[in-house]
Amino acid sequence: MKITDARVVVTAPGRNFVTLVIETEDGVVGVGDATLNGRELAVASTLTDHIRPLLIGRDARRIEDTWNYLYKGSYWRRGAIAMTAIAAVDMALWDIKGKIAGLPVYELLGGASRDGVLVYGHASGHTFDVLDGSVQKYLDTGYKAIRVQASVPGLDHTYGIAAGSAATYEPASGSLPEEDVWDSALYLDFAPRLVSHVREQFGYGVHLLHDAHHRLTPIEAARLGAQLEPYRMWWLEDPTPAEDQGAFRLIRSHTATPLAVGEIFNSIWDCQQLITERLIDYVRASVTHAGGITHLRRIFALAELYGVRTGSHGATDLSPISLAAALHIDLAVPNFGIQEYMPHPSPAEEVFRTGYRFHDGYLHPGDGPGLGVEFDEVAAARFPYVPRYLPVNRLVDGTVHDW
Ligand code: KDG
Ligand code: MG
Repeated sequence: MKITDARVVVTAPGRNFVTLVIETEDGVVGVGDATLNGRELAVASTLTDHIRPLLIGRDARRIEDTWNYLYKGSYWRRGAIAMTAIAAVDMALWDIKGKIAGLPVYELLGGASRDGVLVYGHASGHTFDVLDGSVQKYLDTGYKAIRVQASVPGLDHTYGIAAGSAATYEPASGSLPEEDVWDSALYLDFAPRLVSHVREQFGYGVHLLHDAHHRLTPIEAARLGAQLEPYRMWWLEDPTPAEDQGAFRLIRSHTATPLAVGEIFNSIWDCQQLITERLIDYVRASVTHAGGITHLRRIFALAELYGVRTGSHGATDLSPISLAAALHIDLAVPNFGIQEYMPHPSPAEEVFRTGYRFHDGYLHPGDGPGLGVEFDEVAAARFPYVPRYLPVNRLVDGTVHDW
């Protein structure tokens, strides 16, 4: 079954998404997510200018061979841009394979290991009152697990705080990145009080998560983890910059608070040490940024051997196609832990018609063939791309810091 076309659509229904559409001679069409927040056009160009010519005429059924051809064949391995591009091809080919078989992708991955996928939502607030309202909203909707973030007193902007609705919290587009001021001392004083407050208000019957977003030093993270122990967190996410795997040895030796990291990983080599030395509890690699279903499966299989569970990134800068693909993997793998879930902004529904469904704190990918997402290119054309950047952090003295 030869590939006859592979085209990239960049669209912004609520926020920017890059979608790869692969067509075959039999008329079966597959879609893949190629969105890399703030670097969208780099992936679009990789796909259009460098990968498309390699796809035309290839057999769409040969997923593993195509993955290796694109990965090993480029010589320049890894990197977020290359791995996101390969991921989009891989997702589209799994979508096609499912449609040929007339089966949802999770059936091709070995079938369901569970009835639904436990998800966590994002509660946030400028004040504890607002945060409490946000937590309550998630509880009322049936969520069993909630990430809690609140504004750090003394800082103008804090990561993860929604201006209005709890669904989106990143700043609006601008021609240059917004610059925020960060102070780890203020945060470290505040974070244990935040989690303690939520436990006092809501008790221990809900799983709590918190994202430190890569900003601490290993010893600061060790102290925070130890202080959070009485509150029995589901996890403390991204305590330190993710590329330093060895840093987790120090954190781990000081705290039993479960640790999660991986939303910026793009390869199994980014977490080999973390997994094989059992330095983390959850690996957060995403299907879009870590080489697609084919590569994420390998990461999760390695993690399974070492008792590390999955907790895939699922922020709204990953498209609904990515979430669908994640749900198929989540449903199938034995070592699933939890899935991040932020519903997409409403215009996205006009472009991506999804088959996944939420019920009582769990998501299910649906039972349609393939990934179960229909991509409407005519609707996509109504939402033109708007360049935007993620923010940049500076310390109070002006030094650039991790965001
Ligand atoms: O594009 C960056 C976001 O995906 C990231 O800031 C979200 O940390 C994040 C999370 O845990 O969802
Ligand atoms: Mg995060």
